Amino acid sequence: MTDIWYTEKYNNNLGLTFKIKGTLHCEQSDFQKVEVIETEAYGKMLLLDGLVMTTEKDEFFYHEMISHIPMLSHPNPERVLVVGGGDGGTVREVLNHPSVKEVVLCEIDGAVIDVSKKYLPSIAGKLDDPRVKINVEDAIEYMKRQNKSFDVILIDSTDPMGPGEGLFTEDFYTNVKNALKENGVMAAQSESPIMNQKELGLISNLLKKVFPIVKTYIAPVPTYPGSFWSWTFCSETVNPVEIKNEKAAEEIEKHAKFYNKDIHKSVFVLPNFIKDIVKQ
Ligand code: AG3
Repeated sequence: MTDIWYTEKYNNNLGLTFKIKGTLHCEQSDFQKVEVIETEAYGKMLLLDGLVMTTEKDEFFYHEMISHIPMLSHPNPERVLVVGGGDGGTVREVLNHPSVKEVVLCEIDGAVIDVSKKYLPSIAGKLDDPRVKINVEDAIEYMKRQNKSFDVILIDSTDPMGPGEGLFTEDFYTNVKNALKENGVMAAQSESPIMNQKELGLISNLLKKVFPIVKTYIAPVPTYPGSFWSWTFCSETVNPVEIKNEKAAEEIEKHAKFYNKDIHKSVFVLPNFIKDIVKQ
């Protein structure tokens, strides 16, 4: 039988290629092309407009990093907003925090939620938890209506092109700040420090216009561009390097595949070339 491979092309010179068993789902939604393919190496994989969003086998790197670092820099996060993240992985991790009473998922594309529930239950399975409120809406509009409503906001977006583009603007970040309660914190995925240096620099600059505390952190994500990723933490008051709730951190550490208390500190240590990009 002929081998079938899928390549996410990063530019004219580079991409990442996966041998695939087949395509499980392919549709053009109102916003983007939504696909699930089955790869040999990473299990089922969700693609949006051809870009790798998550895979069964390496999703934990990304979802634990986007959630546990900001969640544990808050002493008692009760109300959490996840922007994008329709695959449910970030919501699942947030729900592991004992203080959480409500998680709002604001995802523009209902097709991503439906497809993830159907094909990626290990990732999306907690979207049915009674603490989760799903809101299928453009987060740009949703954010305008929020005022001091959330302890933690996590921006689990796609790359800064296509439907996610408006989530990388000063106006949007200003509305995020206004949507945070006092001593609230936010984190946004901020692209690959290897393959998207310009984007990371721009995101960091915009966030610094809005928040006094802006700290980029890094970790591997094997199936993303450069196999290496960044998130940027922001707050008006909080230093994220310190864990604010030791008991919660210990609880999380027990179940986590990537996160532990030493990792929490180490992800803020930046190599010089990344310090140069984010000027931190
Ligand atoms: N959000 C960030 C994905 C960006 C990946 N970019 C790419 N493959 N070019 C992922 C959503 C996971 N919940």
